[in-house]
Amino acid sequence: MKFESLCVLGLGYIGLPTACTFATHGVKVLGVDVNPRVLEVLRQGDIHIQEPGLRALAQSALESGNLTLAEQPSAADAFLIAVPTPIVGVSPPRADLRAVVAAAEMILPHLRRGNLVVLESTSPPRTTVDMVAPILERSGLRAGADFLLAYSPERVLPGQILRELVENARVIGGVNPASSEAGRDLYSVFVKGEIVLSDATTAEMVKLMENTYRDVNIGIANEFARLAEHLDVDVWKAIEIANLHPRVGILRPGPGVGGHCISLDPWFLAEAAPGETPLIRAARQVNASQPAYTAQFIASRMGGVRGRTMAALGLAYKADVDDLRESPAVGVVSALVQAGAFVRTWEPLAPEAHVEGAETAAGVEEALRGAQAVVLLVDHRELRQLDPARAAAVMAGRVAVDTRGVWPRADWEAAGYQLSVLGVGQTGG
Ligand code: SAJ
Repeated sequence: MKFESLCVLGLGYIGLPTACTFATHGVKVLGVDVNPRVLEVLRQGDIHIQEPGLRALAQSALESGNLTLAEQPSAADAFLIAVPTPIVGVSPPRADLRAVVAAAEMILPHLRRGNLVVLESTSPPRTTVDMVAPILERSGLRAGADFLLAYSPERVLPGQILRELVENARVIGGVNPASSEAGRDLYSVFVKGEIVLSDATTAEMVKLMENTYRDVNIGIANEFARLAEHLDVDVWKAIEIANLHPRVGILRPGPGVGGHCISLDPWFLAEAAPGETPLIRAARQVNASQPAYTAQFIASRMGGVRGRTMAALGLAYKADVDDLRESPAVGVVSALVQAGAFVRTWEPLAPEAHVEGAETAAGVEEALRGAQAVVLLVDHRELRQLDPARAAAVMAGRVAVDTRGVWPRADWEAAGYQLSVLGVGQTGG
């Protein structure tokens, strides 16, 4: 089956790169977003999100004429839904699917026999079958018979989206085999990775299992770090050795798990069967409490933080991205502020980023100037490479805390610092 025209609903972190990639591979794409600002920025030749290579790709997609923009969908061979599915509420947190419902309802008047509709948004299992299909069937057409419907999750890593979009394996789960096959025909326009066909609910579950697996794995790394501090062990060395085992792959401890995926997706599974998911919930609790734990670790290594001036380096949710969503670094800074510290933050990839109660420095030197302690919260390349001698030249104190296990101990100690590392006992392991 050949799809010549495609309508992509939602031009965010996934929808925009996907729309641009289809457009640069010869498909006529209508990019739809309900936020006029997103369209305006794109029309001005810019983009509203940061992702390496995306601005240039969007420009060439628009210049080729293959990508056009609108606030509403129109008739097309295929429709792709890539809208946000945030988590709402706390006890228990659950998926807010209003944007998916709205997108399906926007497609409804344009749906024609033989069309393909693909949901890409991360969604609780059964969303495609129980929620999207009934909305589209209000057209009088039947899913699987008159039109094709599938779920295909994005699995790309922020920071490497354009490459992973093309190279990663992709699962396509149709409501019936014909829908899966149609999905394969659509994505094989640019996907070089393996395309695996499955059913819609399995594909939904696969996506959630991947991110939940990672959350649980990071959770145990964080728990090992806490244990190592008690036992006076260096968790980084211990993990390195454990990972020499051919069937062990422990991830890295840190100040917690952030971003819009791994810290949220496990709740989509927990919500599906609350009584059957104790492990998923426990891991979530460990990771969600890690920023507070990290702030306490910093306070204990500094002998208290009240009234102390400190530089907090990095606010993004992980290294080398400018994204602050659900960032544990922000949680650590807030906890330090609440404990009475004067915190100056510096986020090199989002210099304007501000945490309530903290001061936003204009540069790394300004953050460090006069500080009694420096804390590394995100292992951005330029922060990993911070020269301790340069820091010492402007700081008042010689306390350094590394929550990512990346600063070279010898260099910091040579510059006169007392370096504490998350997951390392008092004596340095
Ligand atoms: N983190 C650790 N220790 C680690 C690895 C990560 O503390 O060893 C932290 C990071 O600092 C960050 C968080 O976990 O705060 C998540 O970062 P990440 O790089 O693990 O994942 P994301 O959220 O950027 O992207 C994930 C990816 N999923 C998997 O690797 C299984 C990506 O492929 C998905 O497409 C994405 O979620 C998504 O959109 O679901």
